[in-house]
Amino acid sequence: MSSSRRLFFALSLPDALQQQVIRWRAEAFKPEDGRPVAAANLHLTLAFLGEVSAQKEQALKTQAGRITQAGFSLNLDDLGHWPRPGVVWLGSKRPPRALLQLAELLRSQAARSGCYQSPMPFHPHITLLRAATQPVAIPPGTPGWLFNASHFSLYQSSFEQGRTRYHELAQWPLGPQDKS
Ligand code: 2AM
Repeated sequence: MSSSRRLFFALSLPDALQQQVIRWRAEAFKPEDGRPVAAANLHLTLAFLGEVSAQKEQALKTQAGRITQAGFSLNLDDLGHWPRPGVVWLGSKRPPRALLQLAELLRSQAARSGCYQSPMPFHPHITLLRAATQPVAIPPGTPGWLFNASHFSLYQSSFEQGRTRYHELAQWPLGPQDKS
């Protein structure tokens, strides 16, 4: 039997942070700015894999399990708007090197497994609003949340009853944070 699923590696936001972000978002943006991403769907994509066969999924999981990488803290202190994809995002002015290394590793493993990787530079972000194709007044700052990443996950994206849902399929721990 051959089945394929739409997959991506990502960092998920802890529940408490999800709630803080959506409460702040409700104040910071107008309803007409875009469609808010559901709290449970807030995540930072590390590597987008596209449609992946069960066999390739298994190979990608095995490779992900071999990653030894330190955890890190991410300062969520940046905001932006990409009008073409219609995305308003939350990010970091200075993403930690460990985050960039983790994404680079997952993206190169994905490319070697035949998953197309965009040539665009990796810009770590958490999508807050979609369908934001009109000009948006971006607030001057964020509350400056600090997000401690202690694991990364493989997600399946599916479209059910008119909604995008993300199911966590597996997760892997990151090592102790490098304080140097
Ligand atoms: P976005 O939030 O900027 O839209 C699941 O769809 C996740 O994978 C989302 O975070 C989405 O990024 C990202 N994604 C979807 N399609 C992608 C693509 N073709 N290239 C890179 N990332 C993609």
